[in-house]
Amino acid sequence: MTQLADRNSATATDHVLGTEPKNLNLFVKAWIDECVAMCRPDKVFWCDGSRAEADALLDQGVRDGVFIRLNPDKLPRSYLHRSNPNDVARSEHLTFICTPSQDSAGPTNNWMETKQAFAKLRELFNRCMQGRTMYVVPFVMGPIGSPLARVGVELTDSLYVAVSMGVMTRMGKIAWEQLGDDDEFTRCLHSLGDVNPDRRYICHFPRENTIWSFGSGYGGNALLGKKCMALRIASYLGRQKEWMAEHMLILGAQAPDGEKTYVTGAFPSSCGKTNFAMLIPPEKYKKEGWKITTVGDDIAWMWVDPSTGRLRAINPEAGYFGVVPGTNEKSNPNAMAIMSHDTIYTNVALLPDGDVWWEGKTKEPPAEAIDWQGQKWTPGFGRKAAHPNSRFTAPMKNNPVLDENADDPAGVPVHGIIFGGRRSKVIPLVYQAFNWVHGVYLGATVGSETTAAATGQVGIVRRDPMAMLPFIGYNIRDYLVHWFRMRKKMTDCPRLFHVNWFRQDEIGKYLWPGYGENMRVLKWIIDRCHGRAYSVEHPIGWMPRVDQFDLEGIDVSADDFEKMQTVTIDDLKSELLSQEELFLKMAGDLPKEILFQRELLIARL
Ligand code: GTP
Ligand code: SPV
Ligand code: MN
Repeated sequence: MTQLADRNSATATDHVLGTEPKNLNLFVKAWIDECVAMCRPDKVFWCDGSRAEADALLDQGVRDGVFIRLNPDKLPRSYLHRSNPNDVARSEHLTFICTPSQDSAGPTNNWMETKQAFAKLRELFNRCMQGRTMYVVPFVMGPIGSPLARVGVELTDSLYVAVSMGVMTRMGKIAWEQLGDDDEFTRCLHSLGDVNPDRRYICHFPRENTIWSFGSGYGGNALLGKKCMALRIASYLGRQKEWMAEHMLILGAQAPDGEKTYVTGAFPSSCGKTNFAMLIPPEKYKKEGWKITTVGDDIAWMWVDPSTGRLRAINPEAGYFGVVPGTNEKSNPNAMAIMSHDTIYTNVALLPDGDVWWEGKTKEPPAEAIDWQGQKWTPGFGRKAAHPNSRFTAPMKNNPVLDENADDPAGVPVHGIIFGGRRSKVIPLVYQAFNWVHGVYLGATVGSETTAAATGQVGIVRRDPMAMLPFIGYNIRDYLVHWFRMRKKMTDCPRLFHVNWFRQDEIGKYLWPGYGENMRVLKWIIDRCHGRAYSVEHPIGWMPRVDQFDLEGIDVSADDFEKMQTVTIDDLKSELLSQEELFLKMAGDLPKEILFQRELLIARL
């Protein structure tokens, strides 16, 4: 278990694991003292982010039953974690934005008044860590030295959370260095409590730069740097400071002539960001010399570079918390490589030889396994071996196609922004917005069928503006206005697109092969970003011309393609009516640009 590789330089020789760092920031100290007095942990363990520490914590986790060590010959330094079966996805109905007045949270967020929320949660946190260890996890979101990089400190009584934060963020000593004597860090307090959904609250206090999360150990509810800080809190800060925190992948595409294009993509949870961010081009494109590289797979922070007037992006994370089911050597070989070592699996099935399995990993299921709940499983049982929202946690340095600028504090330029949703009907494979304002309207009206990433019914179409519905930390009205305003800071803006990988035929078969073949769609998008490739004007936007869209080498005919791109006027009318669901919620608060775009669309029909 000794692999004293990279991470930070702190080792057992210059520092005793778990002890308080020297010259601790006084604001941090005062806040932790308060939290300790409230939660009363038996012990406080200060994380330094070293490899030695990670190994020690993993060993501790194995002894405590938090982790099962997997077969080191098949999956070196990898572990399985099983969560409480009532705690397997984000709990949107238990997630709150806490502000003095409800208007700051808006019509799409659950809201609690600040003082009431603190009072309610204080009762829950009171003495909740008795008999437990509190881990102090300092972390940086963003490449070190980036103008947008931000420090957070998470206090948690979950060993799984502490270890996972070490994978997902730039964690440890480096965060204390970045913070210095400053008071500007996100105060993240987390306890598993008794993992009872009736006593589960994920509360955000944007004005206090604070997050209190109680009663869940699940990723998005508990790894507070991710959705809670890097989206809800950051979106609030970004609006004030004129930058953007978005639920987006970032990828680089290098053409055979060396031209590099970066695009970001906002697809709702479990709708293909990770897969798209690391896609492997079809043979033909590889031979021509195309290369796709990953900057990020879930979150993008973007700002306008004042010297060029162009949008740039960083990935605030340092690891992936990816969906496992459906991932295999054919659909996503890069993800398979990423999770082949130094990976924490959550809620997958365990095989007798210490390997793991999930639905879609292999064509033939294994003869037997231990399912995600720890029960004996055989294929005849009629239930899933892995949870549909089972995940892998792995560092981004495991990625064989990590972009050379993924760690660059200056970020990457953004040439295109792609919105997308999971739609079995109506919505075409790809089209382009007429301009920024129209593109923001497309983003604001994204619809998607709900998935297993959040608890609740799966497969219902809901509006998910910019894939941010559950992640906007303030009023959606102000969020949309912020999108429109950002345009004014740019001299030249990215091109905006909409895609749908999930359209189906009458018998429920996907019309588009997806995954690596999405390269063909990306190629058209890249050409459009650079002002190439003819298109056809359609009421909803620019569409590719079928004779110019590359279908060579796949089992999709020109007729099939036309079918995928077809939107009938009747379909559009029902789509417009279904958008009203969101617009009615926003009532008198709809930005006028949205209203005008809707009217223009109706006029084009
Ligand atoms: P979050 O981590 O929840 O934000 O999800 P994500 O947007 O990163 O989605 P991910 O790439 O993990 O894909 C989610 C599911 O969609 C997986 O089961 C994939 O196999 C499936 N999927 C991804 N891309 C495609 C595609 O192009 N076509 C089809 N049919 N399925 C896809
Ligand atoms: C999502 O649900 O969009 C995820 C997983 O990326 S979580 O971090 O749990 O939110
Ligand atoms: Mn996500």
